[in-house]
Amino acid sequence: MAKEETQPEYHFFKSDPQVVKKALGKERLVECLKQMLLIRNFELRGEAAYQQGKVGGFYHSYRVQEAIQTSAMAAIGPQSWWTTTYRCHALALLLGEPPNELMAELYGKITGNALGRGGSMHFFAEKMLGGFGIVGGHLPIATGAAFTLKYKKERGVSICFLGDGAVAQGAVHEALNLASLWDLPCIFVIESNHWGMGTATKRAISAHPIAEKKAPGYNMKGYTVDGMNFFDCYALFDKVYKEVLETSRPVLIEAMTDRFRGHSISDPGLYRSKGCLEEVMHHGPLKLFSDDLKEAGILTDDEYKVMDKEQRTVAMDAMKFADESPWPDLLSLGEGVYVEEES
Ligand SMILES: Cc1ncc(C[n+]2csc(CCOP(=O)(O)OP(=O)(O)O)c2C)c(N)n1
Ligand SMILES: [Mg+2]
Repeated sequence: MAKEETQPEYHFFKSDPQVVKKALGKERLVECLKQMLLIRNFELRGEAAYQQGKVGGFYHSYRVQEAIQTSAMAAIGPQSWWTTTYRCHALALLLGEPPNELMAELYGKITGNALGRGGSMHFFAEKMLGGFGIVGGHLPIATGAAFTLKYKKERGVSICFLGDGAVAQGAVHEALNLASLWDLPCIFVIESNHWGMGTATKRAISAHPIAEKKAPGYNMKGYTVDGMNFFDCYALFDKVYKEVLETSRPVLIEAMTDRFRGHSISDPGLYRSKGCLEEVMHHGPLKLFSDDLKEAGILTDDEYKVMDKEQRTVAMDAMKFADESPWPDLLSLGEGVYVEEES
């Protein structure tokens, strides 16, 4: 029997932006916008550096998805365990890693955040368990972090970001099953940008909305949220974080977002029309968030421009730092790769 083509019905979690504004206050809202601008500018310069041949390997930009991890960090805080995919630049920035060292890591320089060993997909931060190149391979790690918290009777959560394409992977479902079975304090966030490389996820994933449909099968709560909307994301992360701390029950969230570009910088994304991309660019999270703050009288247009310029300077300075940094000594390249036995 032919499969019926029906439009999935999404039930978006909605916030009251006034409540979020009051809870966060002017200073923190502006700080969040500044972080989003840092991510955007860092990615733009990093991509430019890649195109100039200064960055090797792959480059997966987090552009357009900024509101999701920024709001999650604001709601949950850097003391939690954080795990993500190869699209990991924003998370390291949000966890406070210096842009200079992150840019130098992209360049493969010795001053890099992982001594130039990891590159774009493997940034380091104390509470960050990856940067993972294997699609879906990091969910068991995040689930393990949640298990550790529970086992050691520590208060906290493990928060894990994955792509919508990753939902087809077996490890994802094993992790969700165990997290539910063992009451582990884990928040799984699908960053649903509609694509897994060049394959539309509506052609690859059996049920949509993903979290709303899949979560009940694991006896956990599932939510859909507009990943372009900082206020909705913050309100949901804040609510879910408090609930998970209280109940130790895992949660699955699908944050609807998009991509401005192809999967990685070397993908020209020819399978999408220009018109469709322009549409996305006009509804990006930075525009939505900054317009709202301007309307609320929290920020003027000039102040926004100054903030953007400042973050551009941070990213340009980081490029200069990376450019001028030395390469690792070739003989040292094996160091820090394998665990060294104690003598
Ligand atoms: C196990 C595994 N299979 C295939 C790949 C190749 N691959 C890299 S990214 C990707 C698509 C993942 O899409 P999604 O999870 O939606 O993340 P997004 O890139 O959209 O953020 C694939 C298939 C891989 N890295 N690992
Ligand atoms: Mg995707």
